[in-house]
Amino acid sequence: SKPLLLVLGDQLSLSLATLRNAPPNAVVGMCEVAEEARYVPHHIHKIGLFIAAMRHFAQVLREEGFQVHYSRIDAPDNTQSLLSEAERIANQYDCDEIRVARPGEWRLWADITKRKNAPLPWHILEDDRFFTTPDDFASWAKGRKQLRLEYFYREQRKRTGLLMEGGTPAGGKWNFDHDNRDPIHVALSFPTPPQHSHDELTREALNDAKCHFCEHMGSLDNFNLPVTRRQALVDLKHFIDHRLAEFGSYQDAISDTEPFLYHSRLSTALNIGLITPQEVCEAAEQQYYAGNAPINAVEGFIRQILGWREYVRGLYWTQMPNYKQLNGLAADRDLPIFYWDANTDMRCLQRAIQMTIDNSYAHHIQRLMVTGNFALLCGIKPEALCDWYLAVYADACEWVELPNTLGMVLHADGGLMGSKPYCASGKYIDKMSDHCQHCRYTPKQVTGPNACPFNSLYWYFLETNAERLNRNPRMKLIYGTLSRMKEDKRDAMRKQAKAFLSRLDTRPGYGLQPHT
Ligand code: FAD
Ligand code: DLZ
Ligand code: SF4
Repeated sequence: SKPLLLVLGDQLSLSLATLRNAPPNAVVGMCEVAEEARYVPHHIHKIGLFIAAMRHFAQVLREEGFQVHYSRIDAPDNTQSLLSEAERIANQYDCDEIRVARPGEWRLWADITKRKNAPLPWHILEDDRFFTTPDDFASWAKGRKQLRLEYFYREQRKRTGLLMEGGTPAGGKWNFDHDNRDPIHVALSFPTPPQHSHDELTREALNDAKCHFCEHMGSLDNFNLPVTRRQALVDLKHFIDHRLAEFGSYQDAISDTEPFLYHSRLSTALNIGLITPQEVCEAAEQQYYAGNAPINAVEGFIRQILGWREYVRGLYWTQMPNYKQLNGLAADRDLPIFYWDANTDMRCLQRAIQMTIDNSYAHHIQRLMVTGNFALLCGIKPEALCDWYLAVYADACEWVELPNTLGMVLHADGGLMGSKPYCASGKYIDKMSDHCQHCRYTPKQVTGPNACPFNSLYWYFLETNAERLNRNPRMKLIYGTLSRMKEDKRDAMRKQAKAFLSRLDTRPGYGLQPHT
């Protein structure tokens, strides 16, 4: 047998199952294809990242002795689609099978699975660059009435021994979430991220991205994503040395000026395979035992990776393809146009979207409580919002993006990701950020020309979804407050929200048309 080993753009790890134990006659195939850049209109940083990181990884593979066929985006015979390009290369090299590790998106998995028994058969290997496999998740989930991160996470702590002292959790508790809720205050200073220099290969890759995909969101002038393992390790060290200790306290904070705060910025490197979740968690754990970072920071960080990251992946693979169709709150509005250009007078949204345009990055609370919360309150349909998150963030791949957007943000999965929707009024954003002082609206008013739109939208959302949500025990208190609201106040709130929604400029598929 002579296999073609297809390595996808987010599989840039020498430890990949496809590359381990490869027979000496195997050919590695890597393909830059327009279809992957355009099935949603990815941010230009994301396209530049994939092209640059793939070209560097091909070089590493050659140095390791692999025979590599690399299809560049501008090669005249490039078929511009992953499956057809892999088959073309396989035929060219007389390969009799194609091997690939489980891709990160169902659409590719489904297309590949259909070719299992084709004359040139495809074989999918498990992607074991995670702490758990989808099968592990399925066995954990089996027979449970409710799936909750906390129990899954505790089991993973025990299994891996991370932050475990004998049979008990380090620091005496599993979870220090309550110590992770400090808002931002002015005296804080934030470490500047390392600037990665661009070698010839990176410069050429970014130039190719610009030439072929110039109409996509963003500009490459400030591109600073890691495109090699070495650069990813620099980012990891920077986080461990300068950010981790404060990570816990300010995990939920939002700043008007600072895009990164104390966040690790490691999601992209992790998701494309430049660094492993194991090495990242171990590096953080070491800092706790060395006395350099407190438990709320280290536990909080490890929970995101060993807990959430694994949990959403398990959920994705055990719930797809049905999951993508769910719309538990029957949301039917298209995405506001300003999600593409940040042209809004709502300061918090303007900043979160502008930072996204600038960096192809926003931290978790901006994604969840600003752009996400607004979309939830306005009833934006899951498909439109999910496509946006998938397109605009360099770290976005459907296995992680979809459960976070459809489940956590939109509560469209009936509560699999979160036991209640993360809906909030302007009061929450005012408490956690310094946006409101720069905003033309005030978070203190619910109605009137200067009232923060989040406020009336919040109550209107609760009112219109009462039948679906008011029996949820975690929503009892807030529905109690709503029911005590005087009728005239409630009426004014309703009018305010409806007027706002009728003015919202949405257009179906805006920004998502295929570009030519
Ligand atoms: P940090 O805050 O430093 O966290 C450390 C690491 O934990 C991250 O690098 C990431 O690997 C992991 N992590 C944290 N939160 C989550 C989570 N909720 N789910 C899975 N992993 C998590 N993350 C992605 O990697 N890709 C996505 O496409 C993505 N889409 C999201 C969409 C929405 C609507 C929301 C609310 C969250 C999304 N997240 C996604 C999760 C999270 O926002 C990002 O992982 C994080 O902002 C990346 O920045 P960071 O590396 O600085 O993270
Ligand atoms: C996101 C992306 C982009 C923009 N380009 C490519 C590419 O040219 N070649 C490739 O192999 N992968 C690319 N990717 C990542 C794929 O979309 C990703 O592998 C799938 O979404 C499944 O994980
Ligand atoms: Fe956002 Fe409302 Fe605050 Fe303005 S007042 S920044 S819209 S929360």
